[in-house]
Amino acid sequence: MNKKTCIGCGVELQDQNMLQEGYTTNLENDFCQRCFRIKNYGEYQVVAKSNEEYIEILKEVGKTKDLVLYIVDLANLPRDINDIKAYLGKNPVILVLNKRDVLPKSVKEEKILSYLKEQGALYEKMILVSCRNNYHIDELFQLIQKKQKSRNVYVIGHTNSGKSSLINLLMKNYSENSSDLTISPLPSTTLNKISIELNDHVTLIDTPGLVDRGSLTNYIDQATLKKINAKKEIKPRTFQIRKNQCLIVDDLVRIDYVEGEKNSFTFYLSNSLKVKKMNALKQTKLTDLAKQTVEMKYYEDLVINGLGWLKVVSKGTIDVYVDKNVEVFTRKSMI
Ligand SMILES: Nc1nc2c(ncn2[C@@H]2O[C@H](COP(=O)(O)OP(=O)(O)OP(=O)(O)O)[C@@H](O)[C@H]2O)c(=O)[nH]1
Ligand SMILES: [Mg+2]
Repeated sequence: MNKKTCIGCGVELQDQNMLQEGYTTNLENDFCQRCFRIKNYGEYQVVAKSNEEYIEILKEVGKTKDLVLYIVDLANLPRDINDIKAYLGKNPVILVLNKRDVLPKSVKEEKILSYLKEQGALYEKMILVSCRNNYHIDELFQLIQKKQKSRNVYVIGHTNSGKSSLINLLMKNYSENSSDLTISPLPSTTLNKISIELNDHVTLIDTPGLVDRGSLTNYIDQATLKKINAKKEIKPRTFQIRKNQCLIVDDLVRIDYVEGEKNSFTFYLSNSLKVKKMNALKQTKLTDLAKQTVEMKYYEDLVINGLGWLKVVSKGTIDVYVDKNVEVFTRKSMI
């Protein structure tokens, strides 16, 4: 029986069914056709993954005492920062806040860390890093060596947070071996557990990500996906806004300010997205999308899962029009 797996995503290779995961024209190949296409042509193919398998992987990790790196995307913090802990056991966990490069440079890291503590983050260590800029990767590697309980170090998190990117970078920086894990802006790029030996003391284990069903990334086409994925430092966009004005983000989201005093709204979104301010009473665009009414308190963020957030200074009532599957929630302002 062939048990060879794709070195990009971990799926078992097969040459029988083009429509199924792991297909390759030749079993001698290292990569499945999907990884080959992502790597060589930037062509993506979405694989719908159920979380059940991933939760099983997390529970298996929970039976060990091994060190876990929980990677989160700073531009897409989960609603509950402790969410994934429920599946783990007594593992030591380092919270790795990735994509520091997309947050405005002026944001103080201490502020983010104390914000997360205030939110009840239960991690013995937290660190902001950027795989793109190789930022704080030395510090992270030292932490790993200090905190590891055995040679195995699991890299877990939501899909698209940068788990495979981090492993490729750690390998490039500190190993004589190399890894060529597939990376893409699409959810569920990695499909299986993949163990990679960094040296005699450290084995990194990549895992598929937990899929967040409430994230916009599951409900848009590939061109839009590329657009909403912030690649550079986010430039905050501030609008002075009055009742009955609305903000429209591309063809994705409409935000109507329906009740409240004069207010200030600041968007934190990919710079590639266009935002237009309009008169809500004269504009019907996007009103066919599902509407959610949200009461904002002073200094809160309105988070549109997968897209970004809107910092709102004063209290007021907002109607959000967005795909019905997308989760919208408020939190104390992060920045
Ligand atoms: N701006 C920025 N983008 C990053 C960084 N790290 C990773 N990315 C991008 O984030 C996207 C997802 O990266 P992956 O490494 O594939 O993420 P993953 O967690 O392995 O994703 P799955 O395997 O799908 O669960 C890719 O487009 C990466 O280029 C970072 O530090 N900064
Ligand atoms: Mg991956």
